[in-house]
Amino acid sequence: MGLGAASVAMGVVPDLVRANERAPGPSLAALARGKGLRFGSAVGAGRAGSLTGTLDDPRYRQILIDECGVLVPENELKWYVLRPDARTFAFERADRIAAFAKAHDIALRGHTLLWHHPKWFPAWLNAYDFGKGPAAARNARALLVDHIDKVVARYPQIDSWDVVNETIDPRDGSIRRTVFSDAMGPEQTLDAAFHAARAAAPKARLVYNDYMGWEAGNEAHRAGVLKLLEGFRKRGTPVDALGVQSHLGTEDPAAAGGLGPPQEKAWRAFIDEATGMGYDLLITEFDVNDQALPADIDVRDAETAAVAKAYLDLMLDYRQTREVLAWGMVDKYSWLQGFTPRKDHLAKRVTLYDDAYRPKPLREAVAGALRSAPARA
Ligand code: 9MR
Repeated sequence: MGLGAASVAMGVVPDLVRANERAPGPSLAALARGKGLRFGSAVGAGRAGSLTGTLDDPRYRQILIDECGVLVPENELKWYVLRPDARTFAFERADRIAAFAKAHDIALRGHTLLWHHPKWFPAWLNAYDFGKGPAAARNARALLVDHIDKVVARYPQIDSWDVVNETIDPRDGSIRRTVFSDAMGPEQTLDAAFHAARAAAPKARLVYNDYMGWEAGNEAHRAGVLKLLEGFRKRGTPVDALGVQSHLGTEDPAAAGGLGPPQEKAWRAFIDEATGMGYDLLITEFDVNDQALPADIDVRDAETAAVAKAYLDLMLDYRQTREVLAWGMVDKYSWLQGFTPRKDHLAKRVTLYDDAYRPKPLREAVAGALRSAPARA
C-alpha cells in the first residue's frame, strides 16, 4: 500500500496534511540514520479516554511519518492502561499505535514493562495479596513474568524495550518499594523483569530508563542509578543500555523541576561510568521546559534551542548513544503543559514543532546535533 492509500485508510484528509510546513533538508529520521542512530517520538493512541490524543490528529500523524524512524507509545503499554485486573490484558490502545508504525514502516520501542513505582501501579496491583513466605515470591514472580511474556509476545516488532522504568528514588538513590519487591526482594524483582524480557525477546535492546539529569540536585539520583547498573553487571542481569530520559530544564531552577544549573563535569563522569560498564545509551524522552523563560517567543525558542544543542552535542559525542526520542513533537500535546504551568499562563514551547505544526528552532537544534554527530557503526 502506498503512502497515499495508507493515509486515506487512517482517515487522513490529504489537503489538511499538505498544509504542514516542512523543515528544509533531510528529515530527522534520515539525518539520524546517516549516523547509525535512530530518531523518533512518543505518541498517544487518542480517543476513548483521557490520554494524549496525538494519533487522532492527521497533521500530527504526518509529522511522525515525515520525521520519525521510531515511535514509542507514551502511556499505552503501562500497567495502568494494559491491565484492568490480574487476568485481563487491554491491548487495543497499544495495538493502534503498533498498527500505525507498521503501516508506515516505522520501528517501535516499548515503554515500559515495569514502571517500578507504586504510584503508577494499578490499584488492584498495589492491593494484591501474594500470600506468605516462599509462596509469595513465587506468586509475584509468576504474575510479573506472565505480564512480560504476554506483552512482549504481542508486539514482536518492538526491538527496544524500557524493561524497568524509574525505580530509583531520587531523594536517596534507593530502589523503590512495591508489592513485587516486598514479595521477591528489590534486586530479585528487577532481575526477574530483565531475564523475562530477554527470554521473550532475545534480540531486543533491553533498557533501564530513568530521569536522573545533568542539573545540580540530581547527585543522589545519579549515584543510585550507577549503583543499580553496577549490581546488574555483577549479577549478570541482561541489561543492554541506560535510557537517559532528558527532560531538560533551562538555566532557571524553576524550569528544571527546582533543580540547579547543569553540572557538565559531573554529568560526563556519570555517563563515563555507565558506558565504562559496557552500557549503551539512549535519549528516550527529550524535551526542554521553558517554564521560567521570558514571555517573548524568540527569546524562549533561542534559549531552549541553545540548551538542547549543548546537551545533544555532549550526548551524541558518545558513540554508545544509539537512539534519540522526543517526548512528543507538537507543543500543545506535551505533558509539560499540565505539569508546573508557567506563571504567566502562556503555553509552553517545549517540543520541536509549534501549535501551527511549524518547525521551531528546537527542531533545528536537534537537526544540527544529528548533523555534527560522529557516525557510529
Ligand atoms: O507523558 C506521560 C503522561 O501523559 C502521563 O500522564 C504520565 C503518567 O503515566 O507519564 C508521562 O510520561 C512519563 C514517562 O512515562 C516516564 N518518564 C517521565 C514522563 C513524563 O512524566
